Amino acid sequence: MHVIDSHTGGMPTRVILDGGPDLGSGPLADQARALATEHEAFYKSILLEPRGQPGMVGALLVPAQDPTCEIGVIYFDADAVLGMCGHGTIGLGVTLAHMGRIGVGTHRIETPVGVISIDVLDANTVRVTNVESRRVKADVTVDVPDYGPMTGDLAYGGNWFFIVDPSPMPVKSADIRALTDLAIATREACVAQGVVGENGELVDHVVFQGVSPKDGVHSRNFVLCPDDEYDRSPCGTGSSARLACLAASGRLAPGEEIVQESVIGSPYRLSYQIGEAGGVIPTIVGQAYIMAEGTLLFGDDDPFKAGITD
Ligand code: PYC
Repeated sequence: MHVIDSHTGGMPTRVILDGGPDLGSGPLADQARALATEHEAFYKSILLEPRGQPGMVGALLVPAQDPTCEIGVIYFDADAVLGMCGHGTIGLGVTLAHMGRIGVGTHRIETPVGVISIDVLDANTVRVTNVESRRVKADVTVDVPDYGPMTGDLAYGGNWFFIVDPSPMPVKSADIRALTDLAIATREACVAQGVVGENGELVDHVVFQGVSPKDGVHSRNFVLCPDDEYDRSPCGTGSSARLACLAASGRLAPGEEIVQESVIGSPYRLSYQIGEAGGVIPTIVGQAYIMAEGTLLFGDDDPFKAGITD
């Protein structure tokens, strides 16, 4: 299996070029469901240690079903198949440009949650125009065991987010362990207390919005992903959901640009336009760097062929 690894603001993406399972030729949402339900061991083996690394997201390339798109992609982390992935899309754009498959300019990409587009601005910089994002419920309070009540917004940005603003604790890299523990407890509280999307979708990510000490940086976030790892980048789908919340509460005008950074200080430039369904069409600009090109081998006699699963 040939792969190319990149990182976007420190968050790794592994693009899988061949060797994936047969997911059929139906809609990408059905193919993503098949990956999640029938090929769990396959996708985990690619990202779990020892072949993968904590936080890494996989990008499985599939033929686009929509003829206006150049390529299809299904993203996953070590725990779940994702609807969309912003940092992964920046990594994918840089990877495809590195391979000579696309050049500077605009390219349409199909994902399980809809068509997105990317503008490759240079060898490392990609602008992502994401699916329409929306705030679904404002000021939802959950009771987090051992912590107390926590109030946040439920929002969609290609994945499902519970966004707490302001963060209950400072968003700084020295506190990543404590932020992670509190975010896991918050996600569990959301699930247990029925904080779900319109069609029962579970919250899969939690965001704590903090402040940055840097001039010109609007905010700094901590994002918990489904695999219980934190996003080293400011999370493209989380930033999309956050833009929807800022728009819904009148705190950011269409076209206005802000810089948001991750808990480790990597930045995205963010803005939005109004969407057709009343949400926002987010635009995210970030940078990715190629780290490695390789061939993954899964020996039959390798006791950790499936990854370290316990
Ligand atoms: O950038 O959207 C994102 C993302 C989702 C999970 C990890 N990164």
